Amino acid sequence: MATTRPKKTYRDLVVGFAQVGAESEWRTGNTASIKEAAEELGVELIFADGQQSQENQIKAIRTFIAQQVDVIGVSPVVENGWDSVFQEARDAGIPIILVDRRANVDESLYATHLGSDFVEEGRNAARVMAKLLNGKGNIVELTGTTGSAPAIDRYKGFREIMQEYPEIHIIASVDGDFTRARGKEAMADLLKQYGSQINALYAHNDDMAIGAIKAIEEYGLQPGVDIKIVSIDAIRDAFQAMIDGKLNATVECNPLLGPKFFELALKVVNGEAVPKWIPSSESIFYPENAREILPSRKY
Ligand code: GYE
Repeated sequence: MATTRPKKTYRDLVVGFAQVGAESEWRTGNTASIKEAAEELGVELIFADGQQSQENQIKAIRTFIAQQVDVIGVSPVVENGWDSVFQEARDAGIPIILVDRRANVDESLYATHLGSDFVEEGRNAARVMAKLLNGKGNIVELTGTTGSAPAIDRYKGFREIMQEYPEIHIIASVDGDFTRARGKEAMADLLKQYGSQINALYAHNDDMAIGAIKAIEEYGLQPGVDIKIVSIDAIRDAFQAMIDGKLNATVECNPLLGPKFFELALKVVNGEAVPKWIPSSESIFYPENAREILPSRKY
């Protein structure tokens, strides 16, 4: 006779989470959302900070497997190189949930992916930028971590739209690693090289834009005026930069994935069907109502 296993509840769930690191405000908001949701629901969370190293994340996943957790959540720092460790989890009967960033693996190696449509974010940034430039000008781009899903997709989506604008040129594209420090450094180098030829900056996240704003000011130009700036995430500091007239728009990327992640984790361990991809719904914010919206922003 078939016996049915009693369904698990949040209180008997043990979840390992292999986070990217703490590279940006977005990430800090994402980590807080995961930790707070675990606390509220009574889930036992084992959290590992990968410090932006794939090797650290792989080690963390192997530790979770040895600890026999129920589910593993991971935000893969880069897309490639996950096959073996995901296979090891699978062999141990532990489902993997991709949170935020995608991994380039066969669909059978993970249960579901909870995260944004990064290509669409890139397209939206381009749509806004084309308007700001009236269809004409030179753009420099600060990309996120090389090889990461959001950097690849935000690069691609932006160009998809920009090819409709023959008088807009992307004159340089440099890795700013999603951090303020790198964003500032990279922008200072670009200014040295191109100076006032630069009409606009597209940054794959707000933190790099905020770093770049400092570099632009130090160079003696006015960010948001002499150089139009569009970035992605919609962190609180981006709203402040818009209020100060230094940032022209931010495309939202939602990091508040904690509650949905644990809901999916519970469904997956209880054998319930879940969609293969759960995208977030996101908007675009502008300086016009930044002051009004800022108090309600959670990250
Ligand atoms: O945009 C950036 C962070 O993976 C979507 O990672 C995330 C990105 C986010 O460092 O700020």
